[in-house]
Amino acid sequence: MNNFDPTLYFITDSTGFSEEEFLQRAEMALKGGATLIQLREKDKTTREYINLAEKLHEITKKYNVPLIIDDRVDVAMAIKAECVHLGQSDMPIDIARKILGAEIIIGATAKTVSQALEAMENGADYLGVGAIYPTTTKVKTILTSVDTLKDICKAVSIPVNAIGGLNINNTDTLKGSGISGICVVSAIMKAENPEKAAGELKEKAESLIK
Ligand code: TZP
Ligand code: MG
Repeated sequence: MNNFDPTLYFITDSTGFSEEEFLQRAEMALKGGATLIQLREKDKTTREYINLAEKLHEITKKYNVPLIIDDRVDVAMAIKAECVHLGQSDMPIDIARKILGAEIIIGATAKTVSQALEAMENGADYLGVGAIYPTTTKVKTILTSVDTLKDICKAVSIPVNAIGGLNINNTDTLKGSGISGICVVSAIMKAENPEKAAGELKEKAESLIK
């Protein structure tokens, strides 16, 4: 896919927003420069997930930014999403690859070098590694050190993004780590101005991956 650019990977959280506010914020993030957007929904029914994904997909297409569906291979298929992200307890990457075919981008979560290598061998196209810092986003995770992040970047030949508690003020430690970009939820989702926040984070992310 020629528009896959992991520099600023924005992950959504619709908690507390009306659908209209949520979609507006997502669009502002895209306007500000988010290069990827992941729809992450943990409490929606399948039908609600598909419905929101379709609406978000209409917006992401206008910006030529790939839409990543979190966890759900069926939802990704249903809306013809460009990507799906699978965690350690979601469908195994190799099975998802068989179902979804060669074209779709599949991302995986990895917290250790062995998980990273296994995901890559099973056909993952990129990795999300973290949580680097404690996060206020609802997630079951443990911390991953910057040293482990660096080891993962060295061990694999696919893009690696750092995730977890990242904001404009705490990412300098990631410089030279080998990452291809950063993933953020709150730093954009809860920003007063998501467009401005995305613009600033993109500039920061660019400085980290050089
Ligand atoms: N996986 C590891 S940390 C995290 C996920 C989904 C949440 C990151 O959210 P935030 O708000 O950027 O800390
Ligand atoms: Mg998941």
